[in-house]
Amino acid sequence: MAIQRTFVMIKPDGVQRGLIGEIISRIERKGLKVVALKMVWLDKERAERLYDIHKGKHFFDELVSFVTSGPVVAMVIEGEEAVSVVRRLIGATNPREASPGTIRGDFGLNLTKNIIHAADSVERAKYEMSIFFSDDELYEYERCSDRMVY
Ligand code: 3AN
Repeated sequence: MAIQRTFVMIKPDGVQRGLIGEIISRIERKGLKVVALKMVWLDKERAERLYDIHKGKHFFDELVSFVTSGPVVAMVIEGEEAVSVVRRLIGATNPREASPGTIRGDFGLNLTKNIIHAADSVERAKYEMSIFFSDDELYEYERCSDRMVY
């Protein structure tokens, strides 16, 4: 098992709907560790960098416009197999198809307003976290509960 770091962002709808605490709580309760956290209001340039792989797709402009419409909460999450574990916690891209029990399955209905983003690979996570955080904003620390989780 590999300890990984992944990038997670609560989108403007998650912030507006008062879901910041609920989402972070689900991540923490799973046993994952928050190693960086901040609220950011993205400008167009940074949003386009975050979603560079979707440039040219029909939903790109709508996605960039939505994600810059209000503040987001960015975080770096650490844990065993954190990339795939977080993707399972958030559920399918389309909230209408996401399983109940997942964040999108429990709280969303709209494909653009799907509450949360998470990186889909270790390489993407590194790229995405570098858009929001400098290296000295990522903390390495031990929690007293770590030996009960790992
Ligand atoms: P995920 O967020 O599950 O990794 P991606 O990377 O395929 O999904 O899509 C990034 C974001 O683009 C999604 N979170 C969603 O808001 C938006 N999106 C994806 N596909 C569509 C689509 N067909 N129409 C509108 N928005 C979409």
